Amino acid sequence: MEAIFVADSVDDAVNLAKRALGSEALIVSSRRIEREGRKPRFEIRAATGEVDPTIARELREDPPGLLLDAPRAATLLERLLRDNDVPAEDARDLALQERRASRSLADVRSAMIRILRERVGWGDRTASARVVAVVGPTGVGKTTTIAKLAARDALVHGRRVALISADDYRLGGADQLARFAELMDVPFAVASDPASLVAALSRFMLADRIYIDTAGRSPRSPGAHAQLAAMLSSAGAATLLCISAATRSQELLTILGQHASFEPQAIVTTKLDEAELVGAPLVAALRTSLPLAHFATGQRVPEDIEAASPERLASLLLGEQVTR
Ligand SMILES: Nc1nc2c(ncn2[C@@H]2O[C@H](COP(=O)(O)OP(=O)(O)OP(=O)(O)O)[C@@H](O)[C@H]2O)c(=O)[nH]1
Ligand SMILES: [Mg+2]
Repeated sequence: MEAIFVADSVDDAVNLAKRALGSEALIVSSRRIEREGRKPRFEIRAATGEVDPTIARELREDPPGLLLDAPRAATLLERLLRDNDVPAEDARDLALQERRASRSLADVRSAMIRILRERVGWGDRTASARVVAVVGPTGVGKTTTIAKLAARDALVHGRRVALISADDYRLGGADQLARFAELMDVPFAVASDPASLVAALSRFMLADRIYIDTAGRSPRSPGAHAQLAAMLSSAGAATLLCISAATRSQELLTILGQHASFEPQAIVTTKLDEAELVGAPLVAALRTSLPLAHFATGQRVPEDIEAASPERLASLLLGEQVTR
């Protein structure tokens, strides 16, 4: 049921609505009515019943004066998370943490940011490592991400960078990184086994930072994963796990299990510019307790990468377009 209430102040109108419809009433919108030579009045539209699924959509258009009491605000947050393919139990658990009312889209965004800040780790634990390997499923953007990070290290921070491709497994697998190394004029090597990796690392003694690119392997070849994990660990490499934002949560959980043997220290999420639903980084962080390090938002090297932040993820969860 929906009804309209008018009073001298918003609070009075809300009280009227609650008296008429019960304290569970949801205030859908409010509006100020200007009157020539007289004090303005305030009109609100209120409804009873469950939060309408369209509310989440409407919210994105920021209706003026939206008012949600704390339980309704939590329900809305839960729905936004579930709409982004966050599993129901995680969505509920996160949303229940919020106990404040929301009066505007800005309030809803702030609540989401608070939850993300409190429940998820942020930052790159591999930032101070000298040797960093990037692992993850095929085609998620590992090589592109290394190119972006390496270019930033070199151009912004003036670091001496070197690149190693452990992708000797596919025909031409190392070519993409080799071309990039040439372009950047940084040392490059291919390593196919622990011995050649150690040899490459010792050749790059002067480098401040060395990235190791790996080949995405079929999930059906766990042997290949174990071999690579052993090789990276014998080289003392810190590991970044690269996932695509477009990964559905069910598949993501499988991927996280498959990559646990790499003992990654942080997560990079790519393709945030393409993903319809952006629950993946949140689910990955919750299920692994790993911090979110970087967000990649496009194909341009080195522009399309940024430090992961609760503010950015909250905006994406609320359905805002990526601006680059
Ligand atoms: N839209 C978009 N495309 C991206 C992003 N990151 C990488 N890509 C594109 O995704 C494709 C695959 O990128 P790669 O870097 O080759 O992926 P990879 O993980 O190294 O792939 P494999 O080595 O085959 O496992 C390329 O076309 C990239 O340009 C991103 O953040 N957004
Ligand atoms: Mg690659």
